[in-house]
Amino acid sequence: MKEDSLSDLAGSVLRGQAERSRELAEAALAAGTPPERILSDDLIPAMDVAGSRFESREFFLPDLLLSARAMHEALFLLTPLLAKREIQPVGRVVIGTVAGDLHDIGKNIVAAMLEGGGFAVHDLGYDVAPEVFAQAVRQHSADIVAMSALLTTSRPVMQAVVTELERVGLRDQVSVLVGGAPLTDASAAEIGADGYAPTGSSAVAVARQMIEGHETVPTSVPDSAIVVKPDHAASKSVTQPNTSVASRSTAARSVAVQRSPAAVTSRELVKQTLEFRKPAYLPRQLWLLPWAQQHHPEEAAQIERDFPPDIVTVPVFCSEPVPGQGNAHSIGTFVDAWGCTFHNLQDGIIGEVKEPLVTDWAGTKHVRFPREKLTIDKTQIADFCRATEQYVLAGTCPRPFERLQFLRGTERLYLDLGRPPQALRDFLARLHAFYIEELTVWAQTDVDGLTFMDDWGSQHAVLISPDLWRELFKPLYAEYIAIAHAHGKHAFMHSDGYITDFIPDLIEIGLDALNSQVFCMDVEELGKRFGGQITFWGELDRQHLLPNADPVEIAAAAQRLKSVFHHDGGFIAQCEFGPGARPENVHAFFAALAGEVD
Ligand code: B1M
Repeated sequence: MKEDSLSDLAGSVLRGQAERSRELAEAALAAGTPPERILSDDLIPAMDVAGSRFESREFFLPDLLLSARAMHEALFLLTPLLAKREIQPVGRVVIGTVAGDLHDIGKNIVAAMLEGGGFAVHDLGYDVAPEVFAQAVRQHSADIVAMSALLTTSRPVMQAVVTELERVGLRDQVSVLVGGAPLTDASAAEIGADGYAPTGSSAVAVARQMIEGHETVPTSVPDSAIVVKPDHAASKSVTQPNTSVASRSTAARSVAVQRSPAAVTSRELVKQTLEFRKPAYLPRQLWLLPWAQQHHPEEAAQIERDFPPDIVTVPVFCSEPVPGQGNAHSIGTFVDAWGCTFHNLQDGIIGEVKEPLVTDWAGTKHVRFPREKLTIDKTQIADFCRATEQYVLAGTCPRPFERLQFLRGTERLYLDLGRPPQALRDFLARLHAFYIEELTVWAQTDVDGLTFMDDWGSQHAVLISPDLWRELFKPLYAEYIAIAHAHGKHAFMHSDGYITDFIPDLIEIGLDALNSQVFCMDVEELGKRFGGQITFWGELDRQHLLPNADPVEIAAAAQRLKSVFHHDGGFIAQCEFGPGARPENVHAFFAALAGEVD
């Protein structure tokens, strides 16, 4: 639907004009338009269009969240009137992100799309326990329980919700809809869900079908949005984890692959790789999350023994103690050097700021920049670098976008970025000045490379528009890279999610190595377009392959990465051992890439 064929109210929702949307809804009500007409003729079409634009990447998260907020402004007026007139919603949904998982942006979008689709939605938030879902189903007489998860390790929790619904005798009264990056229609069937949807719009389509009780999936629903009927579920071929003794024992067996004695040092090997100077081996690096050390300590130690890393991060030696309270990787709260309080739900992984320090960009005087981080001891760092043959990365990692999120809160920041106020831009400039100072101090040490990061992708798209990214963030990264290069060092960046749109820019500003979720993108396309121009610093898919594949499949995936990205250099064998990953798969990845490169 074109914007000019929408009503004024629908158009204002689409443009994210909250106040205007409320005024137009008020005017329509005052003119006698029934609230159900406003819902069906203005709000539902507006959110339909917003959802399709988001999926076709004409809209980005800030745009969609602004539309959702504008829709809510109008809906807020309508809801009591609809109830008074006993107008029933399309259906009643309780929604939440399951226990242990705090990724709630996708869930919020799905909730907004369902509301915009005429459903009454009770949002239970994030970290929702099975009993809470069940109680809410009973309390709200829900037709649908909708669960979101972004972590592989959250899938069993979804299954626990289904079991709880069975236990309390509610399973037959409610349809179960699931979604989120680690899910597929097959895993949804395995969980015992009735339907799976990959996006907000398809969630609305599947939810409608659930209410209508259709037996088949209408053609308007994307193929991947599946209503899993019980018999359909049984006939689905579900990839079973390979638990054969052979695969389980791989990590326990020491298979250290020796490099030839003539091989250069790790430091030189990494430099050859970054500079496309025909390294004899692929350099390697394991990212070992505390989760893996807690869940698989022996296997993790074995992998580290078998495949010693070529890249290491220098420990931070500061003469002034850097403030902070608690442990970033333990359940509970952790206060970082900036004073941001993280709430953590699980041991071994990080949490998120839920009560941000910045309530208004105009009032940021109280934000304390941790200048203690500038007091690094260059002599100790020099000693460390001299004592190792490994390639040494700096012990700091500027993250301007994520720091803004931590200070302001994720969703609020996205809304701000929809129309960035001058005060936000001013604060970003101050933040950048601090990072420049910090990177410059590190650039004057003996480390080999500087790092910075920001997660810029969701599963299938970049999080903000490329134009805005180029205006606000690319220039910052360009300066970080320039500092590294001016001091004879390489620049490394990490960014999760789908970021294909930004890679040409990162190459243009001279980034040496990029760690990204290449499996969220098209691996072969990345190789064709960017191979030989930048080093791909890993990685192997942690959402599906590392937790679900077997070592043979892992070895094939590793070879695929090498053949796509290695062009006389340009590929580092890096993978992350984090939540849900199987140790034998991490081992198999390094084993597959340990020999001499042809
Ligand atoms: Co996290 N994170 N994260 N993270 N994070 C992922 C999910 C990850 C894929 C990145 C990666 O690989 N490195 C990875 C999971 C890997 C795995 O499971 N094996 C990951 C990890 C590992 C982690 C931590 C463990 C990190 C650590 O400790 N080192 C940690 C876990 C904390 C916890 O949950 N307990 C963590 C933390 C965080 C932040 C707090 C920093 C932040 C979350 C902010 C928030 O949500 N409040 C965050 C972010 C931002 C991401 C990425 C970069 C982006 C997620 C996002 O916001 N997408 C993500 C990378 C990626 O996605 N590839 C990543 C935007 C959103 C609109 O999309 O959520 O996909 P999405 O929702 C979509 C669809 O999925 C679908 O529709 C939505 C709209 O289109 N959908 C449904 C979602 N729910 C649905 C329900 C439905 C139907 C459709 O029906 C009910």
